[in-house]
Amino acid sequence: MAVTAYVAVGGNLGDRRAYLDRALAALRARPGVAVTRVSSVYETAPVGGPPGQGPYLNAVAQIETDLSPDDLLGVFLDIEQQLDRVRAERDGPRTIDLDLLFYGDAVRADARLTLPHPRLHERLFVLQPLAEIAPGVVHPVLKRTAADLLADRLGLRPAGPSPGRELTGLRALVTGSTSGIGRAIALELAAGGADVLIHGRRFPDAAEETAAGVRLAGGRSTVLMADLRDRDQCLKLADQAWAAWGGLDVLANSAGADTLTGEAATWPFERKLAELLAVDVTATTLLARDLGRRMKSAGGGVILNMGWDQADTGMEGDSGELFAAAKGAVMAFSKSLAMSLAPEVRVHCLAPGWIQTAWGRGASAAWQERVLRETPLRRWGTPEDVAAAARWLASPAARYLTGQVVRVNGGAVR
Ligand code: A4P
Ligand code: MG
Repeated sequence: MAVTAYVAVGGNLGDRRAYLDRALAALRARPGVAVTRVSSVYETAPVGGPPGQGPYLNAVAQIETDLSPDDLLGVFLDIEQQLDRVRAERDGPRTIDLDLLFYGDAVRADARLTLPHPRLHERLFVLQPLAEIAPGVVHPVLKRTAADLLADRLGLRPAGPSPGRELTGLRALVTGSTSGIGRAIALELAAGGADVLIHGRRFPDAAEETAAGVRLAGGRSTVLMADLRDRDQCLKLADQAWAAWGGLDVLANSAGADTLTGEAATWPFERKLAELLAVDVTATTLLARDLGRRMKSAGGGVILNMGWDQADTGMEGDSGELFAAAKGAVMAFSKSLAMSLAPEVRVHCLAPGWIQTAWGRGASAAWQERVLRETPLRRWGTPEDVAAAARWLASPAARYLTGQVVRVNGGAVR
């Protein structure tokens, strides 16, 4: 799913809540659209339109989509029609209205579509729900965040971090954040208000792209490149990360060797094992020990390592054995490190299950079927699912947890 977009949903005719819920359900059911966040539902006084019309219900949804803006608009019109929308007068009462607020940072104005939505910054019924779910999203023309636009419109602004920006002021390093789970964690920590250092090995352009995403969410970001198979580069990365902003509050060790796709898939077992041990185990251990000690001396921090849910339960085949050896070690190490670094630093290990990364997208029909069969929540996990757990573990809300292995696996118990 390539682009993050925001959709305003509202209506003031008939069973308003049912129409709103049905509109969201219809969006969710569309191929190429994943609804990733939905605001509270607000009852709002009508703005404009004929006198005497009833109050609206309004909400905003965040989606990830592969569809073009035009196709998305087509989907909206389709859903509106399906839900009894009749177009009579301008700003007249309606069962449901779907408006595209932002499509990434696209800017456009023609007969069919205006992006960003031309009136969004004037309207509380849009800004309030938008700022609730995406306070840091930046209006690509006005160059202001949703939280700022709302504050302007209200004539008041929070003096401290808002509830949706619980990581404000935290400095994070996310290793392996050029793609997949690491990238999703970097962007999610940024959405929570954190500054995020991006790390990659081979793709500086992809690293810069993630960094741009962090800045779009309102955070600071810098790229650090390092080959974590090399001990000296690990320790240098730790030094650079600590020096960048004068300390670090969150370390997410999500760099892992990919031995499933590309040329590495053809390597013999022992070479794959060496690669996994070097990157997933040794680099994680060195970085977590080095930066963990510094965090402890500085008085606080959170370390998140990356395990694998089936390391505990077992999985047949070469890949099962390889990942179990590497990720089982990371899970066990994390618990011991949590003991060493308590009480100042909290240490956790995320243990993702079937997450649809590059390998998962290309997996055979038999694998697709197996994943659904073994997962009670009946779908592949997404990098964003893992990132949501990471954000929470990094937040003050998780203050009384340490040494946990958190299985982000759709409930799979096998
Ligand atoms: N269009 C252009 N840009 C966009 C965009 N970014 N998203 C074109 C969606 N559509 C866009 O819209 C007319 C045409 O605008 C679309 O076919 C598309 O080609 P429409 O939905 O038929 O007409 P509308 O909804 O009456 O107009 P519009 O411009 O969407 O109005 P608003 O700004 O949505 O205002 N008060 C409260 N409390 N809550 C409300 O939700 N809504 C309105 C409608 C007025 N007052 C309200 C509320
Ligand atoms: Mg509209």
